[in-house]
Amino acid sequence: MHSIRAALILFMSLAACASPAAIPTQQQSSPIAIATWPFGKIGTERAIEELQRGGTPIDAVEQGVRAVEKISPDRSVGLGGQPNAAGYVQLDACIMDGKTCGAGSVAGLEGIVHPISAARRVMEDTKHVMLVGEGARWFALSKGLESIDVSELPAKKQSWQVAAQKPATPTGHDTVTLLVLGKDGDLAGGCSTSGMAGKLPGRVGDSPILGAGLFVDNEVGAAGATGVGENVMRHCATFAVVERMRQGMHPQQACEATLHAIAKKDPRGYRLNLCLLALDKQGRVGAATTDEPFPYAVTAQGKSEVRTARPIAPR
Ligand code: SD4
Repeated sequence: MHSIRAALILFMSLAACASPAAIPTQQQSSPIAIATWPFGKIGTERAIEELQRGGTPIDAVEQGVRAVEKISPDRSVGLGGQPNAAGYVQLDACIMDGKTCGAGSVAGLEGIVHPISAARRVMEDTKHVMLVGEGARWFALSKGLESIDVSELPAKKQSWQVAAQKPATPTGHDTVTLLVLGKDGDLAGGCSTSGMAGKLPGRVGDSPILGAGLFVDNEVGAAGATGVGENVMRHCATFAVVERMRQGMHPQQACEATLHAIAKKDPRGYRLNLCLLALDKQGRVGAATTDEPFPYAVTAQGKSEVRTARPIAPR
């Protein structure tokens, strides 16, 4: 019985990934890129530029996120990002290609300048989806990715026991999640973060977890999350947003309905510090947040702007 069910589920997922008939191949969309937080505009603009140069949506995502990682605005993303409780930076990132159903992810990565490129290399050059810690760093170095010397880190790592006694407190915003729709209707997304400030060494957040910090389905749309990763991961929030869009919801409705559904069952109610962003196959945008205003960047049709989602009213 179980094996029949497993075979059916496998068949359905393969059909969802492989069926070109379900994806209108000639669809012409107007390219659009959206990203978390005002500094995401650096990424959306770079992504659209990459599409204009003939890059694919996945190229656009990689280049857009790299632009943010490089500058590390607001000590937010990349090696200039927020240190963990022991005082050093551990980075998480993932990338997902709607067209190929491909995905790659890295977590707890140290000393690599562009984690998003490491994630892309995982997606394209390995049979795996996720690499963590030392292995992820070794892999990134083996691919020639830019790095810094982390030889001073072992000394800092000695302080992990002290760090373990300190609760991780979210301060500031430290994640870029970038969603891109190309002119052929293909979607891609990427996410990069130094993670929650003051996290315990070794803590992995939602950002590199597919279905939590990011999810892309080329038939439907893409969704990204930012905020307290634990509250995203426990509810597979971006997977839930995409599934709601599949059922016919507008991205805005899908983001709001997902937050309401989570708040309804979570003992924390609406005090989740959770923000969701979504882009559907038609280029429609949604964004919703629980407790705090959520500014996000949009670049389309030659213009960029920062829009702000207000906290949803509790039901
Ligand atoms: C994390 N979700 O590591 C990230 C943090 C974040 O704006 O998004 N901050 O939990």
